[in-house]
Amino acid sequence: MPRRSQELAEFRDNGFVVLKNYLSTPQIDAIGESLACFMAGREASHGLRNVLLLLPKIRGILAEAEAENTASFFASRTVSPVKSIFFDKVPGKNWFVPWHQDLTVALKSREQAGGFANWTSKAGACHAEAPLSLLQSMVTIRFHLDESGPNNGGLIVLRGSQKLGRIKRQDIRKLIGATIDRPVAFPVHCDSGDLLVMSPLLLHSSARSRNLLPRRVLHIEYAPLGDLPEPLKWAQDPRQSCGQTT
Ligand SMILES: O=C(O)CCC(=O)C(=O)O
Repeated sequence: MPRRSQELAEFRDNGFVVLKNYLSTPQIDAIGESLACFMAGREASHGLRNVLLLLPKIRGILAEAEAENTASFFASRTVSPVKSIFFDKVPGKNWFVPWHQDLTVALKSREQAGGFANWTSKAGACHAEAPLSLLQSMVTIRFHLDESGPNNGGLIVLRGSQKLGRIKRQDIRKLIGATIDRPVAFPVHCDSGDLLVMSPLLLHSSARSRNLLPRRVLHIEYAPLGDLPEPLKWAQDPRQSCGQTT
């Protein structure tokens, strides 16, 4: 099987796959510089939302790296970025996230639409839990600027859990409890330049960093833009805003 086909099979089976050495060193450095310039002088933070909207240079680098084509390949249809977040774990802002699936999408305004529930507001954008069919068509790519693993709060995933659809909170607890004797909770190790391609439905968590080495990650969610039912609109739709994305 050609390499990318094997990776696609792995992605479908496990809910995630690591693409090694995807970004070049100049691309990693340019993304890192762009983020550092933007964050300079701001309070230390664990992240930044709407990265692609705020930093068009990073949009350009990801276009050069054909990130959208890669996301579309794994989604098996054309997808575009609809949410982009920069994450780091830094002294004073060292954090953890409990086991969860990424169920929310960022939308322009709150509207009545079947299957969208639990509306909240984050960074000025409405968020709602999306229907399963939309989540199943989405792909998340995490672009690693640094090595990331168990010692600096890298992602831990539950292999294959994306196949279970939307998992209730009490079932998440049972699933994680059931893994004690079975090594299905998998700490993902990525090197600088690697991409983690994952389903938003994959159960994942991350611990606080133990060594506080940089763990810069660009987390971008891709969706088929046309799949949003009327009258909903993406918070940032690349078709309507000169390539701007959240
Ligand atoms: O970067 C992390 O450690 C976790 C982020 C996460 O869980 C998420 O974006 O859903």
